[in-house]
Amino acid sequence: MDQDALLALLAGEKGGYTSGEEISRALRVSRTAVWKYINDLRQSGYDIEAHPRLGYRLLARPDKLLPAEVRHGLKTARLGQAVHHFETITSTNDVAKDLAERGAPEGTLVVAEEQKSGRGRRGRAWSSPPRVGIWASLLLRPAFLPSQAPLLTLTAAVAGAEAIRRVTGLTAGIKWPNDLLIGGRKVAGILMELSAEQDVVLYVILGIGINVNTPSFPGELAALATSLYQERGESVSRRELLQAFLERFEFWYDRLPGEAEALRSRWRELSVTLGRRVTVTAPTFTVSGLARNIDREGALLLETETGDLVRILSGDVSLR
Ligand code: BTX
Repeated sequence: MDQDALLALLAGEKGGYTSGEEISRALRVSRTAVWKYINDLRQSGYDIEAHPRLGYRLLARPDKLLPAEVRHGLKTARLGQAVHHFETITSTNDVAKDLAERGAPEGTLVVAEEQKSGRGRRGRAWSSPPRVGIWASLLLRPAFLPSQAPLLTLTAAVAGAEAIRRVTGLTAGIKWPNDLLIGGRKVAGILMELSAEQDVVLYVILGIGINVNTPSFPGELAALATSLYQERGESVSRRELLQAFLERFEFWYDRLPGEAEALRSRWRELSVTLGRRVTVTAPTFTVSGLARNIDREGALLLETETGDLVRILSGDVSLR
């Protein structure tokens, strides 16, 4: 990818200049093509100085999750190597689904600066204002049984918590099944959508929303939600966080389904649900009890007051 290579060259100079001739040699393209690539980068928001004798110098990168930004220095083999970036979109999950239906490869990432109809579970809305969060969906084509797909929600929660810790030092806990909390407030949510046929998974869209630099939340979200910026008091690089998420996700994903027990045990370490008295609300029931464990497929095992063990596949947990 020429744009990526050009960025790598400019960024590698660390404040110095790279001549047009060097670039054209390294990329094996004409000087006119170099000029065009430089202009394309400028259009995307990169600030590049052109000096008549010395060449080009990268002054500033845009604070956007552009494909070249996401891929620059990304240490994954598959995830996030193909990136579709949008300024404004309905929902990254919907676009990823379209791409999946049209045969896009595993690991394809859809990312948006803003979502107009960001979704949570059961048709709930997910607030996704411009430029302050990671609103992203990964297309996966795992060789799983449909019943193993919830492992991917666990994977995303573990990868999200690990990425937040790596990049910010903050401790985010996992609330079953799909929330990351800091200080009891939601900092991230996961939306896993599955397309399956009889006994095979065709594809999975794994959506994740992380409140990164959100300065404040409107209305009732103010009491429920938090952002890394609010917790840390300074802004966080969305690029670094997204890369860390992709790297940690791939680490665990490569071990599935064979080493699912290692993933579950990491999930248990990061969980803030297990060992607590909780109430689970689902469309057809409400049940309270002690959150004992998760089972092989990621279902929650709840011990009720009468000592029965109830297995719950999906629902909303409130910690008591
Ligand atoms: P959920 O159903 O568990 O949570 C939705 C609930 O979370 C909402 O009803 C609201 O109370 C609260 N909420 C809404 N927006 C936020 C926010 N920004 N921060 C904290 N709490 C909020 C969670 O569903 C799954 C969310 C997945 C979002 C990603 S973003 C990329 C991808 N595309 C898409 O449309 N959804 C996913």
